[in-house]
Amino acid sequence: MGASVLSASGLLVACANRSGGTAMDNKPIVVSTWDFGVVANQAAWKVLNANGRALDAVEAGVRVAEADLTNMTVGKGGYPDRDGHVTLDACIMDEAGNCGSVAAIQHIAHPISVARMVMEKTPHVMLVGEGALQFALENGFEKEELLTPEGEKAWKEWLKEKKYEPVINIENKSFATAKLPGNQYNHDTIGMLAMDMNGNLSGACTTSGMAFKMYGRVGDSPIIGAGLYVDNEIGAATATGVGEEVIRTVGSFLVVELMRQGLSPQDACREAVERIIKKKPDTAKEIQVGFLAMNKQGEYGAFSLQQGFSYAVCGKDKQDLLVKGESVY
Ligand code: SD4
Repeated sequence: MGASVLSASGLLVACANRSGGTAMDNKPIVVSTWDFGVVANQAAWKVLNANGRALDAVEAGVRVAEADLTNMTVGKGGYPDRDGHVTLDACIMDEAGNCGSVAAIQHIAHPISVARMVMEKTPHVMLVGEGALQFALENGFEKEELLTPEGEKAWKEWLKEKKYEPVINIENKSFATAKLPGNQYNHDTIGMLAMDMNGNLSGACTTSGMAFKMYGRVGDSPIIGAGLYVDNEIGAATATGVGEEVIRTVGSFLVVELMRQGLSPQDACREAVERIIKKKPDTAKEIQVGFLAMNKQGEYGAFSLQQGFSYAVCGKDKQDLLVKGESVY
């Protein structure tokens, strides 16, 4: 099955070949996960098109998803954990291998910008929980209530059964009751990869994690090498879906290393997905994991366990491509 290319409105307009896609003249270019990546890419594009840095582009891009209150899986408005706390995970990585991360941070609407500050202002890579919050507040971030009335309502509904049961492309069954971004149920973490006019790569990944997770649970998204990895010599990769399986396989690092061995971005993503199946064949049938990658030539590709994973592409010729990725099942 070839990867189908959709317009932002969801109409099938063309077909990409098996190896994903190549942007015309290649740079600048930005790609990101899921349908909501289309609008996020456009914020990143403003930076890239003005000859800005890929790092600034990915931060600006994913902040759009973090600020979107209708998005229940990223930033403010994200669904809470089983105890009602909205806890956010994010990380960012630049062309020089610098990286920053926050995990299980509460009350801060833009964890990606805190992650960047960890990268730029501290000798550390990762801050978690109370420490991450303290650092954010000391650096001028505002303390906010992130639980929206909609999030609270969904949580109270979930409490009736208290069943943690991620469903393919949905995260949790309670999501299936409402219309979600892109008018679809398939939505998730945003991972974004960009290459600027200088050919430098950066990436960002941000999420509220799996809805109704245990308090203190951290997924793959803030973990460098799992949810995101950038190597400016080779390429970059990001992951979405059930983070436990991505952590077990150090998924994004694996994708970049497979590209180093000569695989195309799409084939590298496919191989990483196969690795998950090999390790946990029964689990793999029941969950979604998707990888998205870009190489140093600006070629991009994705692959997922299950159907339903989409990614957005923004380059010189077209700023609102939505691509339906290939999958194993
Ligand atoms: C996590 N990978 O916390 C993230 C969130 C996600 O479907 O993508 N959920 O495991």
